[in-house]
Amino acid sequence: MRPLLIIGIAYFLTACSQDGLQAQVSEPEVQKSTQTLALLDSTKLNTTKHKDLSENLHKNDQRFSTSYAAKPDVQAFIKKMVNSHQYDGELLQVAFSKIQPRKKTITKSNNQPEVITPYYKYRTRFVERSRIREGKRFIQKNQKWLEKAQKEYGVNAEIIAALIGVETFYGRITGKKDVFTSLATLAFDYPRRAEYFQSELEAYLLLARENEWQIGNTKGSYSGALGMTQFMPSNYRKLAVDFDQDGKVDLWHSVPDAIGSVANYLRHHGWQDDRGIIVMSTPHEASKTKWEAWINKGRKPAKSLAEWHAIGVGKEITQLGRQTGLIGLQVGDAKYNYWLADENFFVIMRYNPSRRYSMAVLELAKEIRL
Ligand SMILES: [Ca+2]
Repeated sequence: MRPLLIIGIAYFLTACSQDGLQAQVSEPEVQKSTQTLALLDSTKLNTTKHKDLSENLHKNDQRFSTSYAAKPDVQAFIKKMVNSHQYDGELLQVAFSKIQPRKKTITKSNNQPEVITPYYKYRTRFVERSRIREGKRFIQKNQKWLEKAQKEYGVNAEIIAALIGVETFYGRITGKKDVFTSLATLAFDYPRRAEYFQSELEAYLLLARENEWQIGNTKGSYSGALGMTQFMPSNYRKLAVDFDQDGKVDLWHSVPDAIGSVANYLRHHGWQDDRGIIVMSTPHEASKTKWEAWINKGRKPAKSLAEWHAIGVGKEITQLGRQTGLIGLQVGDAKYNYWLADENFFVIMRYNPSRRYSMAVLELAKEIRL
């Protein structure tokens, strides 16, 4: 670990302990994915084989009159898959006729804990005894792969482990929802993000064809995230890596692939291990009107230290990245703390665009460091 990171995390830890925050202990639900992956080379397209694998879809006669196949926008989507990707249109007609909207997917998407829960409550789900203990174990057990990832991608072990820890309790809870239904529901019944989820649905169908997954038999989260890393399908296609070099990318069963893929993802979005990350800072109350509007503004660092100093923020801080952002999170009933955050903090937000999420990953990373 580089000195700046240590400084950043040390400040951060001090900040948290000053608040008297206590991690609650709770045993998480442990479940195993029933996902099975095709054994063939994922880079080869074998549409005939894919069609064979879809036979079960045809055998099962259960179809819904209110299925997605009945919707005009789904028909337009199928047409696009056929025209743009030479996808098997008949297969898609059958697949969409087997599924209908899943209400819970919408409800959950509208009530994500990282959006609605205050930070001091949100963090207790992740920064708690069992997740810390298992995180240390994960690092010990996978030291060889974490070192390889640090060498090749420049992302330190604790951050990789903490991300997998927050996402899936180190690969144990990868989701058991049918991803096809999740993505179709969000693509066609969640107008706010229809465009995004239609492109993820497209990516999922391409992934299924490339990997010979049976459509409708891929398990993941209610929002369509896959494997130990909870990659969305487009990221799975673009940024997942075969880190153990066994010829296939398998984010459900290969911990090395998950480790390499998280590291590749973070590096792709600009992670640099030799930066600081975050330093607690209490802005000057007297100049609140100058800095208030900058709290949690944007998804990128907003100002240089000199610019922050000029408006009464971070005067005690002398070393942190060239550009930083002002983060404010609720750490008690009516109490907020503030931090200046370097680019790396925002890189973690590329994984999940929530400051609470990024902060929880950093806190867990600090706790599981050996
Ligand atoms: Ca592999």
